[in-house]
Amino acid sequence: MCDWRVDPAAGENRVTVVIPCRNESGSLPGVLAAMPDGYRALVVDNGSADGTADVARECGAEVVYEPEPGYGSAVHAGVLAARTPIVCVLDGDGSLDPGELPELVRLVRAGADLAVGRRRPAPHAGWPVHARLGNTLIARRLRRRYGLDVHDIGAVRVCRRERLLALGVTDRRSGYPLEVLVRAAQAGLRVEERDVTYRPRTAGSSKVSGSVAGSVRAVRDFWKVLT
Ligand SMILES: Nc1nc2c(ncn2[C@@H]2O[C@H](COP(=O)(O)OP(=O)(O)O)[C@@H](O)[C@H]2O)c(=O)[nH]1
Ligand SMILES: [Mg+2]
Repeated sequence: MCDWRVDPAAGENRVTVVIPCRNESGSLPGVLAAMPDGYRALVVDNGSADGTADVARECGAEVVYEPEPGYGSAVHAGVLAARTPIVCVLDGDGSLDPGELPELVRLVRAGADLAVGRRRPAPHAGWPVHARLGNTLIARRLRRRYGLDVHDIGAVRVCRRERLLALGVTDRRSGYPLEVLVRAAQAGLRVEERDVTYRPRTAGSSKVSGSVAGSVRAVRDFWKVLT
């Protein structure tokens, strides 16, 4: 099932990839197999009922449990547990390619404080219209009100761990990525954005933008951050 193993020779240049997961056992093997050399996956499971944690471990990833539900809660637990200076955050649903992380890591090593991916949909990406429209409007607000040169809400991000923790992000649900950007802007951090490919999730079902309930929750979370 898995052909990815930690590369012990990677040493100091290692990077942690935090992967928040709820019921992603179908997609995870593919995500973990695509991890670049020297990138160590740290899967944060909260409340999966499909063996996500076992699959993650079988594929060589470290697993952390987080009892408090929510995307932000899982990501924060992963960042706390990470031990490398640079931390990436990527979804576990197969919609994003870990092979595109090194370009964002390169930006951080070159001096950016936070590097984020702008999702560019591959054909038939299945990105719901309401989610795309919402992202576009929020990104416009981020540009106008916070002076950030971004066009997405930072679903993929790479940061120096200490700097990310120092931002003091408090949202523990879907508002987390947006709050990272807002706080980074307020702290005067250098934020850079690059295109990343966005594909349909490879298995399982959406917990956020794919359902009406998830979208309503996300809009509420976003609104709290921006007002
Ligand atoms: N640990 C954890 N992961 C979550 C939670 N909600 C979403 N995720 C993960 O966050 C990522 C993005 O969620 P997803 O369902 O793909 O949202 P969508 O892309 O808007 O459809 C996936 O890896 C999910 O498994 C949660 O409450 N806890
Ligand atoms: Mg997704």
